[in-house]
Amino acid sequence: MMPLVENDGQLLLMPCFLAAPEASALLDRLTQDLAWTEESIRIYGKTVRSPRLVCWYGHQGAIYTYSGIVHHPLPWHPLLTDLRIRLEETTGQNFNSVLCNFYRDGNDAMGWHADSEKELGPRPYLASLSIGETRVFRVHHIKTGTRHSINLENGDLIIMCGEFQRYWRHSVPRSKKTIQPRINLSFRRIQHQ
Ligand SMILES: O=C(O)CCC(=O)C(=O)O
Repeated sequence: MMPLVENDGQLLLMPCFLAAPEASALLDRLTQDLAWTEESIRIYGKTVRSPRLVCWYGHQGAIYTYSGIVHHPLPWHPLLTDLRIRLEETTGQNFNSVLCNFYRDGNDAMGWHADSEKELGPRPYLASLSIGETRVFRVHHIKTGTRHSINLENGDLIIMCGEFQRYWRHSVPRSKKTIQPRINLSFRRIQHQ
């Protein structure tokens, strides 16, 4: 694992966690099989379409509220279970859920945010897998303003852990190039209150 951020939390990169042929086959299967949904979110009092498709899978009871929407988990898809077990072996962590994001093209994006919802606990450990088109992943430190930008390629894995969600924000900006789809799977642990 390559450390990209080591202060006030950790951001680690494991390039090619999945080899390109496996990652590309997964892109096709998950594009077809998962229950992709277009959500509406409220920003500054207006309801707008979220610029990506999402779905939430996990153990029964792994309920997650973000962007003002309560997400009840869909039962695990076998391909997601397989990835979860491999990621648990690699990281030594337990995950009970996965947020799936589908970026249809360069107009789909993720704005600046932290994954700091209370049900993730005080120091969330996220294993975030990129499949498909390369996209830029940006981070900035909320106090020092330090910024980093990395390309996440087909099959790459990043880990965000420790105090990362407290001190850093992350985003996936729009891309002007006409680009192919990308799926991001971030495996998480919902703490039961
Ligand atoms: O697509 C990505 O790499 C980031 C996704 C993300 O920030 C999130 O799901 O919270």
